[in-house]
Amino acid sequence: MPRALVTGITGQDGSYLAEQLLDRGYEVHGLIRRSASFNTDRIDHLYRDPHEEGVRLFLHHADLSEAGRLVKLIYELQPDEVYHLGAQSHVRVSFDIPEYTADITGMGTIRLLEAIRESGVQTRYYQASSSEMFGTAPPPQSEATPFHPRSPYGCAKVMSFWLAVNYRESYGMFCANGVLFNHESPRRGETFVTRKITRALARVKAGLQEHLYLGNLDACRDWGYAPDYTDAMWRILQADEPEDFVIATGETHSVREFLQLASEHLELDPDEFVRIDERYYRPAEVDVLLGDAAKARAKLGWEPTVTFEELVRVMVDADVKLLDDQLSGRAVRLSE
Ligand code: NAP
Ligand code: G4F
Repeated sequence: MPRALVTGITGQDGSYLAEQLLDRGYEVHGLIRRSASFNTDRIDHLYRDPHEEGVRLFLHHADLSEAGRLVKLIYELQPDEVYHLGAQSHVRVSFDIPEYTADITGMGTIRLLEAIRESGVQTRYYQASSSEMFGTAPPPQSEATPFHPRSPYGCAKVMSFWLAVNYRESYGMFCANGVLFNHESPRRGETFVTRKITRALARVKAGLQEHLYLGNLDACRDWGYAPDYTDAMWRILQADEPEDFVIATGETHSVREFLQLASEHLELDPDEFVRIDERYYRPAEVDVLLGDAAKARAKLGWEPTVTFEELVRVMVDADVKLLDDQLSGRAVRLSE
């Protein structure tokens, strides 16, 4: 049974990847951070008591700031594949906590790569690289496009990208980068713009929220569906040789378009409730991301399966349902 180690398993991508790896017959080990409140919502449906028979998902407390723990886990688990998804992944927040972002999103990668190298474990390593690294580079962006990051997060990801390349070239390790463009889902973190919009629309529709405050509506992103992108991660590690791949839909849309389409789906008029708050502007913006995933199509047979319009509908419907469930859950509890 192949064994995978996933950092960031509690995040959007980690949860879909864990699901897919379990479906593919893997034993999956995930790193989780100690938290005062439960932080495993996205993987609770996968988790089973380790005392039961046939359990294939195991969680281990660790933090990307602690090298010793990473060495110990890599040495003990001897994974066949390592998917490094853990990061401080919020671009706007990275301007507020640049040093922490560099430490976790950048240095965390060195700690993990060193843990693999020092322990001598033969493993395939996936690095969660980002289209944010392209920054101001004109679209379309491909594997040949030079990086020009526009945020501390983007800079930390550039460092991690080159570390993966460097460990491949220096030590012959199987290290591969997936340069993924934005990907979303009902499990997307609530403060990224797509989910912030769909969650707010459900609340506006239900009469629970009056206004939605947003920043730059003109930014354009190449938005895909997260499970397609976690499938690409796995394909990248199954290739004969470690290589770097851009993963994207090849379409770009503005935040305004996302907002408009999502609102129309609920028969709402965004002009009535959307307000601009400059707090959400970034000191430096990435204006247009549009990926060219021709290499992934040709070499990995990868294709996106969900259109932009479908993605918007799936996310809106999921947030409407989630709110309904929460409201009816509250009613049940109140009546008890
Ligand atoms: P996410 O939802 O923000 O998940 C990030 C994960 O990292 C969470 O499990 C989080 O744990 C964990 N983490 C954060 N700080 C940590 C620390 N100090 N030690 C250990 N774990 C830590 O991100 P995502 O959207 O799933 O993205 C996965 C990866 O792909 C990230 O590296 C992201 O930067 C990158 N990426 C994402 C996209 C995208 O559009 N989603 C595009 C390109 C690249 P908690 O749950 O405890 O916070
Ligand atoms: O949803 P966002 O916060 O995603 P962003 O900055 O593109 O970063 C995401 O994608 C990257 C891949 O390119 C990942 F590496 C990264 O980890 C993360 O997953 O913002 C998208 C756009 C930006 O241009 C932002 O300025 O939406 C604009 N925006 C407008 N109003 C807003 C808001 N973004 C947020 N988060 N909140 C707003 O109110």
